[in-house]
Amino acid sequence: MLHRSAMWQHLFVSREQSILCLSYHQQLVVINFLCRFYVFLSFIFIFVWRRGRVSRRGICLVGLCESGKTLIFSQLIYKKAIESFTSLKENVGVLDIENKAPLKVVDVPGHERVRQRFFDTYKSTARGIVFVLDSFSLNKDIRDVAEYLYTILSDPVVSSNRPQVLILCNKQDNTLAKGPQVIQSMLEKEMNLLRNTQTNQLEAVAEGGNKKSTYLGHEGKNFEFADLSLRVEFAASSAQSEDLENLNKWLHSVA
Ligand SMILES: Nc1nc2c(ncn2[C@@H]2O[C@H](COP(=O)(O)OP(=O)(O)OP(=O)(O)O)[C@@H](O)[C@H]2O)c(=O)[nH]1
Ligand SMILES: [Mg+2]
Repeated sequence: MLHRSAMWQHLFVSREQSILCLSYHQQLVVINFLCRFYVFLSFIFIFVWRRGRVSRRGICLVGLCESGKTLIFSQLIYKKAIESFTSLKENVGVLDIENKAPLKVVDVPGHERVRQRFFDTYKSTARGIVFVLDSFSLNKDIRDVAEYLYTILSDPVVSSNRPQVLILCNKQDNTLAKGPQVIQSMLEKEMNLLRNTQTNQLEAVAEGGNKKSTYLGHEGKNFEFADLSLRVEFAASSAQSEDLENLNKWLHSVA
């Protein structure tokens, strides 16, 4: 070990000395070469990053059970409604988008026992995530909805790939359904509470330990979707009434 570090030290010193010994012209050549090399590396990095983004064509439909994901999936892929039952397996279909490459839509089951496993399988290919919620039963389910949404948004793969996120306020045909703006502020309040409890729990469990999930928003400021590093939008829909116009517009913009 000692021998190795001595060797490195020798190499470093001799390199430094050799650079210092270069003439002014030679130094310029070295700097010029380093600059070109840096630009070359940046191009490679941008190329790889863009390729990664372009190759991600997946759209994950996620949300609690009964929020309407499978009905939305069948409207999008088969252009018709189907009678759906609680899904225990994912549905995958290809959606053609006008003047753009097709998207691969994945309907992830909402059941608590299986949803994480299916999401883990598809999350790295997600170009977009549609979080579907039932706008009528939200009062009752707010905690569960916020918890699931929090888990998805703070997932390390999601934070690093930064797919676009649409929170789809479904079942708007119900007269007592809440609109997207009200839902956004309800979720922001709930996510704020959740973030505080989660941060406290993490601090209590492992002081200075490794945090697996990403901190959402700005510390010392109430939670707001606008503060996230990924783009989150809200829209209304009713799969029952075949009103998926906002979703289709969003899918076109994401594709
Ligand atoms: N009124 C109304 N009912 C809807 C709407 N969308 C879906 N539903 C109904 O809600 C129920 C659940 O829909 P699914 O599509 O099976 O729900 P899901 O999200 O796939 O549920 P899981 O597979 O359990 O995760 C079905 O009876 C649908 O017909 C809607 O926009 N309005
Ligand atoms: Mg389903």
